[in-house]
Amino acid sequence: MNASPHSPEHHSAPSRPDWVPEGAGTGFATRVVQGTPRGEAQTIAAPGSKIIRRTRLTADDYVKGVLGRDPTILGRAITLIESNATAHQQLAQEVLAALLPHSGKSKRIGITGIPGAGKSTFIEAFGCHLTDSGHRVAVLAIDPSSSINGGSILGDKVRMEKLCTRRDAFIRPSPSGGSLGGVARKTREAILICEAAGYDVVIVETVGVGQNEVTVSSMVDLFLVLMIAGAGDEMQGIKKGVIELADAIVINKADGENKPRCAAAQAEMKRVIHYLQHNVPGWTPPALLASALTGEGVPQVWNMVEAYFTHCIANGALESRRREQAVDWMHALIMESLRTRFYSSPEVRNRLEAIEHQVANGRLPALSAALQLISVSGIAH
Ligand SMILES: Nc1nc2c(ncn2[C@@H]2O[C@H](COP(=O)(O)OP(=O)(O)OP(=O)(O)O)[C@@H](O)[C@H]2O)c(=O)[nH]1
Ligand SMILES: [Mg+2]
Repeated sequence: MNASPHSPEHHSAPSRPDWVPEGAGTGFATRVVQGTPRGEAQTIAAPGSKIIRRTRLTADDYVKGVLGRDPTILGRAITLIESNATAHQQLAQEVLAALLPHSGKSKRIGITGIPGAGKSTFIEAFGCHLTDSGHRVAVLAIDPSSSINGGSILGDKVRMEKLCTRRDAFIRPSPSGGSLGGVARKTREAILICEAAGYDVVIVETVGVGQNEVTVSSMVDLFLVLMIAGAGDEMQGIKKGVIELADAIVINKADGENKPRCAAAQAEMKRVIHYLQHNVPGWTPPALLASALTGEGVPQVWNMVEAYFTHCIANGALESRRREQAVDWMHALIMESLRTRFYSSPEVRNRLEAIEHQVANGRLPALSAALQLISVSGIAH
């Protein structure tokens, strides 16, 4: 082999190294790829494609980009708020503070339902109906479990195929990883950024598995529970209190042979709702039928949403709900911050296990233990 290290042969033809065992087959071969000369880093791009360099943006760039409705900058602004790096968080707070006066003008809708209820398919049909009627729609997912099973994000990409391509739609999957609290903060901030970018309907999708619903209902104006006939009341959270959170119920998959069963489920839901206390004075949560697959009933869901907002704006319920949500959220952030500081204190870490042991064995009262730990943690000074 006499090709020089920089000759073209080194790129194209595999060569046989010297150490090949005797009698070895053709599988032993190496291909040497020429390195990039120092100082000439190249960007690899398909011929004719535009090379996008990820330059660092300033707070002003983010703010102008979001207000200018640039979807790329909007995506990057959300990535920024999702970052856990301290430097990013400072910049994110600066950007958020500047965007806050431009937020708040959307209809915030939470949609929940058990896995397979048809949330993604419904949001696709609903979102397309909205963009067809001149609205701009942002869809955010909140699903801390998706980082474990990976199912929802993949599903959403497939199920929101049409909506994905609409110029007036923006779809953002759940930030991967992290606690529900962390994902919730990021989603709340993402709502504000989407509003500043001129989306007049923001949909937050969540899988109904318990705690998620409470979290989402505390960040939206209208909480919609998507149900299916025959899945069992227990499973759909009727007894878990999810229905108490609902401002509206939609029984999905009301198509084909399933229609009569859906009508029966609708009647049953109306009976249940009748006995519940409602969140908004003067508003009885309606139970509607829809088919995300055929689109039947979807425009009626939107009409109901508009009627709800007209009602809530007129009686001041929208404003008071948002005010309460903001204050509750502040308290939640205080608790989270104190908790983090407490458990990350080196003194607490050193002593926690031993003190837990004493409490477990009845040698130290829980209250004394708690006060002792709070005192050494430094958060009380
Ligand atoms: N017949 C019928 N099928 C539907 C309808 N809506 C959704 N489906 C089907 O139900 C299945 C689940 O729909 P998805 O939209 O993925 O449900 P999802 O609630 O987003 O599910 P997860 O993301 O797993 O929680 C898919 O096979 C859909 O095609 C509907 O209105 N009618
Ligand atoms: Mg889904």
